[in-house]
Amino acid sequence: MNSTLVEKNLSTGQTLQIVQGDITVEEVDAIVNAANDQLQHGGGVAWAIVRRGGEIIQEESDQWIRQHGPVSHTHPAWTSGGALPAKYVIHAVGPVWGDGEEDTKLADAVTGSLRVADELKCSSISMPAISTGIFGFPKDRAAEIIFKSINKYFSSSKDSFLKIVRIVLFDNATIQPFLKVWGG
Ligand code: AR6
Repeated sequence: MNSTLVEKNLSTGQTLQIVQGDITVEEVDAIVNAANDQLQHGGGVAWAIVRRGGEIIQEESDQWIRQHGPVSHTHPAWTSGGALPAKYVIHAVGPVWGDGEEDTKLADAVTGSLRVADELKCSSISMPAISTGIFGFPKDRAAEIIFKSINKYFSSSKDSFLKIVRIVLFDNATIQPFLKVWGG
């Protein structure tokens, strides 16, 4: 079972939580996937999401690519959650470390995910540590950017539907830097 490690109330009204566990079991309106721009969910959290949610998520992703082309950092794709408890999967594409302008691209992926969740009228969302696995983004730096991007999004989106944002972290090596940046 996933456990909440830290909870913060933002001045804009949302509750922000750092959670230890597996994002695929989250009972929220939407979970965010750390995807690549072709939505080929072959490894990391993407693979775990398709394994639990079913091939329908890969099929809907392929359909998205046929219709819209590769997914940008700013405009995440979305599919159903298949057999997952979450209704939707928002497929955000973070930067590959070393590609340039990584900070901006990560901020864009986070902000884009929140915007799509709002477009889908979600009140709760769970997000992994985008780019910090296979894509190699330094974890402490990602923690700061993700935190700032969430704050900034809600400061400029006063009519957001979102009430709960959960950052779901899988391993200790990721949890420690996030706790350091986000405070205990
Ligand atoms: N729940 C929550 N977090 C998880 C889970 C899980 N079940 N499994 C892994 N993580 P990654 P990226 C963490 O590599 O760096 C894929 O092949 C993991 O420990 O999944 O953005 C995609 O298709 C790490 O902290 O995503 C792309 O090609 C975080 O999720 C590429 O990897 C992100 O790690 C994307 O790489």
